[in-house]
Amino acid sequence: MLTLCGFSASNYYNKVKLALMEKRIPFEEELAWLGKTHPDESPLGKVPYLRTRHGAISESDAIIEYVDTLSPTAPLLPADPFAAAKVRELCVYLNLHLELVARNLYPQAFFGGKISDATRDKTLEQLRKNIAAFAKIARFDTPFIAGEQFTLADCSAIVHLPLISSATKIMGGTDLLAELPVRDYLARMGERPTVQKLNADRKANTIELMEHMQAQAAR
Ligand SMILES: N[C@@H](CCC(=O)N[C@@H](CS)C(=O)NCC(=O)O)C(=O)O
Repeated sequence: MLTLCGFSASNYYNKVKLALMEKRIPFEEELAWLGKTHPDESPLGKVPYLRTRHGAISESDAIIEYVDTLSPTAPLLPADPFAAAKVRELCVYLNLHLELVARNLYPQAFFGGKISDATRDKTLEQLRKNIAAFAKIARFDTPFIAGEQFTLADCSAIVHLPLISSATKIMGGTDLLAELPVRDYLARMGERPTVQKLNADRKANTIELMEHMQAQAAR
């Protein structure tokens, strides 16, 4: 049995959870808040990590590629090598050039912290540039983000794009994804039972996360 460790409010945790659900691979979940992760299983202390009978894997991209090899059901990469490379390219844009940059905004946008004006402005400027480039390779209406097949790139897009929209709206007054067909895409993906389950668990766990953070702050 596979055990997915972390918490359902995390977008990276949910990227892996969605891949497991789409492939209909049975798994258990183990709650691990930040600071409570297993140091050998996740050396950087990040979530998610996946415990397997061979040992643990950290880093969501490594995990979902592994998960995809476990069953031929619902492959998350196209068989054609070029098409597969284009999916991986989109994943890098989503994870590295969009989400990791937008993450600089999250402390203030979502967690009641404060970032400097310089950090905010630099982040929004970088995101404008990166989103324009992402728009050239994303294929929102095909109907999935990389084409006709649900892929690894949808696992990232479904969990990251809503956060990037909200964070840029809150911190800069404008949703920097508003000119792309992101809302329609997310609404379409939201019809999938897997995404509905993901979102329900995320909402419930976000309340738990806020309570956990308040309890930590009160110590
Ligand atoms: N590159 C990592 C990113 C995971 C990540 O940043 N997760 C967040 C929670 S959403 C986390 O663990 N943050 C704590 C930290 O970075 O120390 C992956 O793809 O798994």
